[in-house]
Amino acid sequence: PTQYDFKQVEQKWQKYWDDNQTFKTPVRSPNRPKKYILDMFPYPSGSGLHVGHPEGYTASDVMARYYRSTGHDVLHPMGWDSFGLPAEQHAINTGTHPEVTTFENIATFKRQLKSLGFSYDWDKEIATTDPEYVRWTQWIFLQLFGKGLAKQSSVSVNWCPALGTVLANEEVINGLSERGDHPVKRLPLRQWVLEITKYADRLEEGLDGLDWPSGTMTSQRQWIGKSTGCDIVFTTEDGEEIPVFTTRPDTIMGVTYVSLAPEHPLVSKLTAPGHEAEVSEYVSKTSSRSDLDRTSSKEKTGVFTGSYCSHPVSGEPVPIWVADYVLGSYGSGAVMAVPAHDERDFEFAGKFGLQVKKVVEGGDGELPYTGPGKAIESGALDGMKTKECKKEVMGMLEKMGKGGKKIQYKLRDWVFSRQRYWGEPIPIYFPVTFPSPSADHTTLDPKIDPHEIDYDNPIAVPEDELPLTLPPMDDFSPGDDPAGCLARAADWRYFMKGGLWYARETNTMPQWAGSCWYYLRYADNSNGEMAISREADEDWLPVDLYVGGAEHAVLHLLYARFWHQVLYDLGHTKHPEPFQKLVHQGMILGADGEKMSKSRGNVVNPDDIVKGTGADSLRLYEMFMGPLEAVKPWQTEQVQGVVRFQRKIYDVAVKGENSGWETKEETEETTKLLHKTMKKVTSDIENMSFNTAISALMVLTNHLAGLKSPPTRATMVQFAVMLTPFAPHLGEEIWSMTGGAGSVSSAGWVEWVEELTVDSTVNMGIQVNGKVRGSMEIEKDLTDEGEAMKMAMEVEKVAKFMQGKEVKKVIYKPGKILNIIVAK
Ligand code: ANZ
Repeated sequence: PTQYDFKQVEQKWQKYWDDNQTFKTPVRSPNRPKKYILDMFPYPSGSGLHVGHPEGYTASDVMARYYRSTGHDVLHPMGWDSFGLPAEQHAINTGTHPEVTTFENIATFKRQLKSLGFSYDWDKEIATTDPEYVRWTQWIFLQLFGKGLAKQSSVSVNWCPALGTVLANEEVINGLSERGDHPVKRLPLRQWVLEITKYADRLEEGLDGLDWPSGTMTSQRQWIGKSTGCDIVFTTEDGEEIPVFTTRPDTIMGVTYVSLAPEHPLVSKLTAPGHEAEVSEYVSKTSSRSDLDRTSSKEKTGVFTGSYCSHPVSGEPVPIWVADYVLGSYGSGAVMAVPAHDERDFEFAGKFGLQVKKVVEGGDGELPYTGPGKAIESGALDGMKTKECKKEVMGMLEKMGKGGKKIQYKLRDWVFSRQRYWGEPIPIYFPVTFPSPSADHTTLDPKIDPHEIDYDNPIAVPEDELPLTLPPMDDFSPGDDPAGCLARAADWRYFMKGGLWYARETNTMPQWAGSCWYYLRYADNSNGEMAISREADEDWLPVDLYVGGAEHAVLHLLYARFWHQVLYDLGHTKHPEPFQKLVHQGMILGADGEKMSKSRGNVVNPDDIVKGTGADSLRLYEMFMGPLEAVKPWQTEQVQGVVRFQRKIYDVAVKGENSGWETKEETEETTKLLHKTMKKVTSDIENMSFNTAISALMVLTNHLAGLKSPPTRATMVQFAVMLTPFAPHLGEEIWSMTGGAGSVSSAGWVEWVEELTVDSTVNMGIQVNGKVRGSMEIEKDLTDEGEAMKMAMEVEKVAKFMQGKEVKKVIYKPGKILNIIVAK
């Protein structure tokens, strides 16, 4: 028999799709429903595609192809998240401009994706590094700036002089850089900050209507960290007010000290004479510790300020401490400490011999007890349950003018600037001033003469000057100026306008920026007038299905939702949320069950599979491995299983073709199996249960391959239609073997007859005096009792049993039960 020549077939169909623009995005028709099927676009790294990529991409491709076949207008685009550190690092090491590397990597990724037969409309392709794309990313930044949501702020950052870079909190351990163990200083750096906290509530509430994995919803909620409590004001002898945020106002009578974060603005003012040296030493010692460090370490540290404030209810003096387990960036940077009912306060009080005052009765009596209970030792509050008590205290404090309800979020404003080269320049500039007030701006030159940059007066780059592109440079290293390497590009940085000198912002945007709105741009990627037109937004948004890794569960999705909500508020999109349904593919592990990594040597290269057994085999295998969301190990020998499946169905098609599709009739068994399969494959695809859909196709294949004569043309056409989302090349090939013209994607989806999917017979037990003595296959709706009895008597075991017995009564319920009552 002719061997299935996957190479020739796959190349042929890929060329056909290209030549015929088979997957071109249709012009939206008001009579057709739409589906926007989106993949999280890749960062085009130097190592090319990984077998993890095609997993999600195949899943979304199955859905895109399925929806096209079921009469939807489908938008299914792909692009590149192409700014970012690795290209810059490579540039620093080799001197190759990141643009060159990025361009090459994109070419490799695109070739690889094309070789897998994904049905992307490549005309929709975008790269976040394209100047036209950068233009609109910068434009959106200016919308945020215009709305007062982009601000400069002096942010305390982890600056590592040895590495010449700012590090994230997670990258600093015990004051040293995670990479290389270099000392890290906390220092204030001027940064651009996006006020995402203003959207905290909306970001939390917007989750409600979304069809997202519950784990991801929870992660988002935790990251936003909404907590409802109240502010309570403690006042010092000098009348200085210290507001504290607490979620447990009911424990007010258990407060035994108040603690300030070391960076609290009142620390030095509240330090009593004689305590200055100790306090300032403590403050400077803790300043290098990251927040993560401070909150995760078990060993509590702190120092007494020597001063007191008065308890808002009892008026008694309460000592004021400084402790770094209190964070300056949360709440009001101060806590009322209740050691009996808070673990951190309990440890701290234990260490420094502070009083522990139990005011909540509950649990097994052991302290600290952090759960709810009944108030004790709290005067008028005694006996109240926690919930009621909280309300009571809040009301009381409000009346006294010493506090009130407060909603607090963990979410921090988003530090949006990077001191890097390979990112979008922030489209802002500042006036340049020269030290002498009489200095003549037209003859003095900031590239040579001493000058100052007036950072307090940021000016937006005019829209018609966008995009603001990066200057060409040879040295991309950050250098020892925290302002970043762009600060060295003096000709780019300084410019004269209207006889005055200005300096450009030298910070660039973080890599997140590009991925915050790419899904909007796909819908209108060639628009030269705006980021996205109203029509394109109405035609395609929101994204109906978003497929990507769970590692982006928090930040990317939160940032993108934030930008989207801002654009929504400004009227640039009419959809309040961007991603309606979200699905995470599970990670594919190496054959050894470990995460694939170069250093372990367990990485599988998709190119090898495509070369060895074809794109369809890779697609089928990845969808057959197990449930999409599950973590699964790669097993190369199992690829052979799907290869055999492909060959088998191809052979069946060849037989049919050779017979000229002469078979006109097929057995009822075949018809029924086909209809059942059509129904199952359809509902499995709808539920994104791809492994079970493929398995149903395998069952049908085995059946067809086992028949003496080939199946009918109609059956084979249906098979081709169902196979195509998973193995599109083979699907097209079989379709054309049945005489189908053009592409199978124009053939519509399969239609089954419901009655043919249900079995008309059942296996019925035959009882004699209530005991099962045999069974028979019988029509479900056979009402003729005599006929049923006749059939039962033909069952040998029953017949034997009945010999010589007299039938007294027959209980027969069609499809359910046959019970023959005989005389004993
Ligand atoms: C008194 C109290 C009594 C508290 C008690 C807890 C239990 P969440 O739920 O995370 O919002 N807190 C407030 N500001 C803080 C800061 N800047 N740094 C560290 N801790 C801070 O936690 C709120 C609780 O965390 C607050 O409620 C406060 O301690 C503490 F039996 O106040 B609680």
